[in-house]
Amino acid sequence: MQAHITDPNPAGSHPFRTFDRNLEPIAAKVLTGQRLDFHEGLALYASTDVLAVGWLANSVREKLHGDVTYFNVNRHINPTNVCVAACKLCAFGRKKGDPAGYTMALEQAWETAASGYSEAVTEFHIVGGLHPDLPLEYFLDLVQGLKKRFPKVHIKAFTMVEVAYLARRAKLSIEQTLLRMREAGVDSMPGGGAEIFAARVRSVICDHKIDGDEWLSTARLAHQLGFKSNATMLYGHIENDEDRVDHLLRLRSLQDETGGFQTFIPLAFHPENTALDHLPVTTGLTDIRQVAVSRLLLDNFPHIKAYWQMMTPKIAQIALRFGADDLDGTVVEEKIYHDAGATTPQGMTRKQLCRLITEAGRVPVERDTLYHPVTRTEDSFVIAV
Ligand code: V47
Repeated sequence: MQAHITDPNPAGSHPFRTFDRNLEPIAAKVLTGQRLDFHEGLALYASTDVLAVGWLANSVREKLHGDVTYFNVNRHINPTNVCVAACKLCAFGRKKGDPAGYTMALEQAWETAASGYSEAVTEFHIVGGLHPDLPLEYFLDLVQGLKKRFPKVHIKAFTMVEVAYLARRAKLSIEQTLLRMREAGVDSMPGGGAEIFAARVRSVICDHKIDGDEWLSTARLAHQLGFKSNATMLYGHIENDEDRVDHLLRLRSLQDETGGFQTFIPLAFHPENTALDHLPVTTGLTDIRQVAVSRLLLDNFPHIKAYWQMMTPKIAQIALRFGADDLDGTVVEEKIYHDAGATTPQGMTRKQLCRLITEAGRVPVERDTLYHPVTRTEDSFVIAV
């Protein structure tokens, strides 16, 4: 096939090349900063020229961040895996009474927070199951206790799904619940639970969760109250390209309204030990393309994260040349993907993350949760309790 060359970039130093004619008008828009529409999103998924899609995404990524690639020193804490939802997509949740279920006593959760690497964490990432008996107060006490013990650590806690569930159980409005959370010490929110907004898909993979509109309206309220949050999309199960583009464009519309999203994280479905274990795992090019399409459609999201735990360090490293500017963090202990068959390590050190980034030809920058650069001094490597 003949290669076509389009060069709408006035600097013209790196002309865009593709053998897919459908990408040419898209490239012209991307390189002149114009927004892509639904059909162009579909064309990006349909294109056989994945390298050209990646080249375009990389041009956006470099315009925004140059060579800088972010990572953070964080610790995940999952206080309970007991969950009423029984989502088909999930290998982590357990019904109440299941011998494999666990719920941390508060002391245990605080001890867990302190365990791990000797590198001082700047973020606790806290998510868990929708427990039928644990009241909102348990979670507020958990956060309050963490803030008391680790006053400098940012607490990124509770997905929109957990916020909505805890509000319902406490018979409070979403707004009241968010305000109680803020009072207790929650600083921002992670992006989980978004899955795929399309009702047809949601009714199969997570039918007991809040629907897509409720996820978005909870995020809207959180942003209006001043919380920053992330957003995710779970792909590689029963969704199609239309569902993916719809999901991304609904996030983009909310971001136009609130500006509250920091980072988008595409999450590949891991089928092992789930009710959907007959489905195959995603392939490398699907993962890489998803990163690139996300970067191109979400023109108002500052960051795209290649979550190394989910993608594997090798694919996440390649994603740094396909639109991603963030690898996430040290994590220390991961349960959601490992229960679903992930073979990645439980955590990585700063040094290992920096090596991945440097060998991709990028410049590692340690960030805090709000993307301020972190400067380390000798004694800041000791966790202060
Ligand atoms: O919401 C659950 C997904 C999410 C499976 O905000 C699964 O910085 C694949 O949201 N296969 C939780 N995915 C993880 C998450 C996250 C991770 C890292 C960083 C951030 C952030 C957020 O994991 C769930 C769901 O979408 N998930 N089960 C599974 N079997």
